[in-house]
Amino acid sequence: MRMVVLAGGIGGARFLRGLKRAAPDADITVIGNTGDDIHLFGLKVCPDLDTVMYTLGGGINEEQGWGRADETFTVKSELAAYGVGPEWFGLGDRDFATHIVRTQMIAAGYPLSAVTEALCDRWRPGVRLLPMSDDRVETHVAVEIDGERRAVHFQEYWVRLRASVDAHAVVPVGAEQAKPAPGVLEAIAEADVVLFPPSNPVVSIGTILAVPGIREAIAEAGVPVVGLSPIVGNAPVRGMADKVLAAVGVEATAAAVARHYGSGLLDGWLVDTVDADAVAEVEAAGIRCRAVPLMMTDVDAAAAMAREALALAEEVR
Ligand code: GDP
Ligand code: FO1
Ligand code: CA
Repeated sequence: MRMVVLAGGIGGARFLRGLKRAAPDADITVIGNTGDDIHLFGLKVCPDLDTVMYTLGGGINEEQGWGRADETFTVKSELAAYGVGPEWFGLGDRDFATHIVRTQMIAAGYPLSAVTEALCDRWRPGVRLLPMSDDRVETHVAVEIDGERRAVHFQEYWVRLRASVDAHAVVPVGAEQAKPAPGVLEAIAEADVVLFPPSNPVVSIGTILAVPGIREAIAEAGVPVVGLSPIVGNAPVRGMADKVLAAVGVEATAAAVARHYGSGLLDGWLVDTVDADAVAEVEAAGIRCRAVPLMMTDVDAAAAMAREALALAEEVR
């Protein structure tokens, strides 16, 4: 079975690990978010692509959910000794190598999709990992600091500010001009099912859907589109998704996120058992809904979620 999965970082990566266990023979194409990408120290960093690649390839820092296992920070502290920051973004020594290879290949003229494929030659994630676009898209967040309205890079909002100030708007700068990366539209057109893991609906999946052509291709593919809620018990399981949901006028509930995607895009939606009350509301919006355990406490739990998503896809097919 050919599956297309739209993915951010941690939520996407952990779900994919479960999906691979649940469907070992599936042909899985992952369309990764690149709106979180940032240039630091002259290097291109792609947090969400790397989180998927390291998680599926066995190199992730499990507790943290991003970055490499057994990491050290010598380069970062040497840079700090020169007064060179930012100090608020933790790039480790092992991780630096990835960004050096990526930046070198991009400078040599390779598109990000080809670079990602080359990096995956080492990590063997067992899926085809495609960036949503080879064009630069950078998510910026409009905030008000000391009475002054300004836009900051998404990573500055998320990591430095810890989403402690309200987001007035979230803008995927460059998305309107971006083209889907080679293979993205083809994979969607050839898919038997499209899955939205419990990734951030605004800054992960929302950004991917903002690349012209991707949303349309999914809606027109004529195959089941099934998502899993990243909101459990009216709060994100991890992170500050509620802050960016508020910026787009969406309540932080499992049902509101389903309605935000809409029945024009989603055929099926899974909510956690604690949100069983939301099932009727989601179904009233024209989206088939089931309440099942949605906590990815380990790979088996994520695999069980993947099986439920695939079962729901068969139900709506
Ligand atoms: P990021 O790019 O690293 O922020 O990762 P994603 O966008 O892929 O996923 C972030 C979302 O994953 C957050 O909104 C979390 O609420 C959600 N999430 C993380 N772990 C779990 C889990 O175990 N279950 C569910 N349902 N959602 C989760
Ligand atoms: N997240 C943090 O909260 N703090 C960090 O210092 C940090 C560094 C970092 C380095 C490489 C990488 O691939 C990811 C990193 N992340 C860090 C995670 C990540 O940037 C964000 O959590 C997500 O993009 C949020 O969607
Ligand atoms: Ca991310």
